[in-house]
Amino acid sequence: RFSTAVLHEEPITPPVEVKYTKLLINGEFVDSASGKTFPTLDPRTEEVIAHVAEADAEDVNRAVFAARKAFDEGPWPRMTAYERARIILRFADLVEKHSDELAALETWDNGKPYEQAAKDELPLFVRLFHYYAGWADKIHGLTVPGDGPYHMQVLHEPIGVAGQIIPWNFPLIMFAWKVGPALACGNTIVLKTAEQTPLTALYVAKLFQEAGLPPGVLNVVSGFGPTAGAALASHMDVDKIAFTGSTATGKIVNGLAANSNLKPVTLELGGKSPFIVFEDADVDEAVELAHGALFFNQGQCCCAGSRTFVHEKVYDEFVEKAKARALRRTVGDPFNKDVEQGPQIDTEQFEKVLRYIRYGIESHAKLECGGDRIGSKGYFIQPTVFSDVKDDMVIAQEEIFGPVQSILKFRDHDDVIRRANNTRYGLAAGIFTKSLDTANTVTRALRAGTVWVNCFDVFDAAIPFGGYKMSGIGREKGVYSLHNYLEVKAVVTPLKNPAW
Ligand code: TXE
Repeated sequence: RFSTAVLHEEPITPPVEVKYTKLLINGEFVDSASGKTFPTLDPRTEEVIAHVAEADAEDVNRAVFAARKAFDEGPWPRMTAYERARIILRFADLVEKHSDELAALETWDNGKPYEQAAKDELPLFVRLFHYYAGWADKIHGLTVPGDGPYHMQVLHEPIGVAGQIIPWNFPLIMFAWKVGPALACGNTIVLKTAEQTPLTALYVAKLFQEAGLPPGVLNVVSGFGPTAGAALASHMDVDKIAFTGSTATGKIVNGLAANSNLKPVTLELGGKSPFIVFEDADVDEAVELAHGALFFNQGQCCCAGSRTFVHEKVYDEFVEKAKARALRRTVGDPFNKDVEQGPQIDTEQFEKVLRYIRYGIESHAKLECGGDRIGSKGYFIQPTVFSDVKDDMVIAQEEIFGPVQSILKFRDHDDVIRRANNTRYGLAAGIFTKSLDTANTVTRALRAGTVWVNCFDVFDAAIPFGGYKMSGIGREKGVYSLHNYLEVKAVVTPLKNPAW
């Protein structure tokens, strides 16, 4: 029942120092108006890493004022798109130079394996900004033929001041998904980080200043949701709000936007994504992929493959092997190179995951392995596998956001399509099959924003990401993300001599 834990007596010292803990407003690091700070904790030890300035409504006001001024009067929306692209590219180069430090800071604040932060997430972060820099001078409108003697143009203009609220599971990647397209389109920004992970955004925001971003274009406020987050979502001078987080908070943000100035909203919310293993699958490969689909990032992924549907023909073999794989998963200090899984982010998430494990046991799902915490300090949880999970169990319906795999059996394709879609969410899905016909049919039948076929968690900068149903509104990444940050202006001019 116990997984492989490589916990150390003493936590490994992170190879980085905390340099920036204040709010970044108008190009300067400042204390909060109230002088208040809050601690950000090391999830390995539950000890304080640093005290960070805590923004409240007044600080959000100051940040929005700076962003407004930078938009209305500053050089950013007025410079050429090529000049903007050059600044974004310079920024990406600086991040590349500081990647090791940034990866260490991300691991320290979040608990994710350092190898993952350094080898996957930092390179992807840089790639995302290269991608958006590439767009900056390719955003253009249209000339359209009309019925009368008129010259008809459509201009695509920046939307103005963008408010952005991000979560703690991928602090840097979420920063890139939000900030990249907004800047490429010429907007200015007030970004609120998650209270659990404020550190890396401040660091990269400083690098943006060094790269030549004019003051006020990107303001970063650290703070809590109901105070700073709500102030941003309901601000009358914010022209657009983008949010990633829970569906419950997404509804609040949407309401605040509607009840203030009706600013447009994009939401990237929760999920309960199916991962479907068909009868023709190579079981070993399917087990490995399904394992990664769920356990990656401590299970703290909005698109985690958290309902593993397995065809009855391969079900028993799959369950046995999935359990063996989970038992082999190495859990421990995320700075240790051999560790696949670090701690959960905080005590709230840790308790939530353990609560869902209890629900699973109480509802008579079969606990194959795991089921408990590891050690007595830090938020480490055993990789947990439940089999014989039924659709109506709470663990098959609600987002657990932790290292808990739920395996369900299915008989035929129509049945699994119906069951996979039987959720209020629709963020992602994975299907594993050798049959092209099965892949084509099921891909089209699934109501989800992303379908990965024989792969999972592939996050290319150019491909859109977002949810059907209660998993969100709108798409991030790719060309679709630009539409979130552009206004569309129709311009009509009479043609004096239409014959020409
Ligand atoms: O999320 P919140 P929490 C899911 C996951 C997790 C659960 C709760 O299931 O267990 O959400 O996590 C800000 N007005 N996801 O509590 O509250 C908050 O400060 C404005 C899925 O961390 O949604 C933070 O910056 N903002 C997810 C951000 O919202 C508010 C990633 C996310 O916090 C606010 C994270 C308010 N009233 C959690 N209240 C994903 N989709 O990837 C909070 N915030």
